[in-house]
Amino acid sequence: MVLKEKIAASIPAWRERVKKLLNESGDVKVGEVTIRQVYGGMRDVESLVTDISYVDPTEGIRLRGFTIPELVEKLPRRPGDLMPLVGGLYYLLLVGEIPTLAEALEVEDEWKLRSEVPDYVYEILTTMPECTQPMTLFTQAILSLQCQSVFAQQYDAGARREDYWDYMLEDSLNLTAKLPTIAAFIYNLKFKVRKIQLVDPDLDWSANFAKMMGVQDPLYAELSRLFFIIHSDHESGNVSAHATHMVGSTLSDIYYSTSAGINGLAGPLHGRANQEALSWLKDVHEKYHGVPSREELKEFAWETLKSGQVIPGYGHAVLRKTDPRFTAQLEFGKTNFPGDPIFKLASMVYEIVPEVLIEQGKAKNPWPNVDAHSGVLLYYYNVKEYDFYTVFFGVSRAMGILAQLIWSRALGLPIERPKSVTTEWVEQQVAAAKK
Ligand code: NMX
Ligand code: MLT
Repeated sequence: MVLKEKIAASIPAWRERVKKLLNESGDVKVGEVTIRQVYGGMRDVESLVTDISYVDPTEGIRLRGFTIPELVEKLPRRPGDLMPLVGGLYYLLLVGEIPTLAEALEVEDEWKLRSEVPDYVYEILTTMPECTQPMTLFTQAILSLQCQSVFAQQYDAGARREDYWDYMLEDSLNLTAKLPTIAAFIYNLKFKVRKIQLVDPDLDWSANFAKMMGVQDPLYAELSRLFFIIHSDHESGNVSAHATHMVGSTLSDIYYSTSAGINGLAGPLHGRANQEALSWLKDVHEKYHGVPSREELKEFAWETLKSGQVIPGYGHAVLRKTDPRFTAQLEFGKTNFPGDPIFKLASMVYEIVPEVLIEQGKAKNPWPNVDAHSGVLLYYYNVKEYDFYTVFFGVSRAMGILAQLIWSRALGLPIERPKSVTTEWVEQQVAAAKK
């Protein structure tokens, strides 16, 4: 595979680069930590490294140096498709270069070969109780594949440390190949009719997902491509990436590590915000029997804040401007269904909610994040079961967190173990600083 050959060829230079930094400049200080950061979720503490993606607070995400619009323009697509192949994105994340169409198609073909989900996974999912959340089913499925881990088998057989990344890549290809099938199975099991489906060799990863979801509109496959590209990675400090990295740093295989990350994504302050954002819009729509006036919307936003809740889809730990991933989705709606009432409502929320959050004066970033708009698009294509929306996010996010993990292994990053302190210790530091 070209993908594997290219990664193998670039690893020695990367190892040398990091080794040089550590040997020659290991004691150079790159930051300081305040008490606010110690108690405040380590916000802005520069203590993780990834070269897969980087978030600039005002510009937003760059995946391997490319902005969202650049990715949509430059990643290869099949003739006739509006959006690029997700196989090309996976290649880019891992290799660091925009692939040719042939290279992107090679990933897509590899995924088809590895896509079959063992029957026992379907049995496990079917046996879970009625009350089980789609995200629980999703992580359950990932974890149940752990017994197939190539890395775990090779580790037990005494694999060499410098080869670990190769087995992790095998696991990553095996897992990502199956995720659209698993996700669509969960959707049908929970909300439609249980069915086991095999991938159609004539379709790409995203169009196969769209077909298995039972959505006929060809634009839904285009939306899936866009969705899977923009949600894939957001540097290393977000909860899903960080949790994956931390668990993986123990040399847990990717099934253990990814399920940990996806469990983090299930939280309302992280990926689950996409379903909560749609549910919030639907509540507004229901209360005012349609698109409300600007005053009514403002009133609703204030009611949410006064009841002590957050406005889902707004704010961010790093971003300080509108998330370009939000903008990409807004543009998709503007182009394809500008008259849809929920789309119109979401656009109006974008005009009103930042004003309200600024007036309240708490949120450091009053602008929308990726989750403010994704539900609107899925809802339009008749995927109305909000509880499923975070699973979409998870299918995409797996690619970024796995690319990060493979590279962490290639660079031999150690087990993660920050130092924790006591409140008394913190007070002693304050006393010493005041002397
Ligand atoms: N609505 C109401 N209050 C907010 C919001 C919001 N959208 N965003 C931040 N705040 C509050 C926050 O709760 C905190 O209040 P308090 O001091 O009472 O604890 C205060 O503003 C300061 O928070 P920030 O430092 O601005 O934000 P932080 O970095 O702690 O958290 C989020 C970031 C994303 C968790 C936060 O903005 C939020 O809860 N947003 C809504 C949920 C959401 O959209 N999450 C998805 C993020 C993207 N993703 O996919 O993961
Ligand atoms: C993400 O995509 O992971 C979110 O925007 C959250 C983050 O970056 O902290």
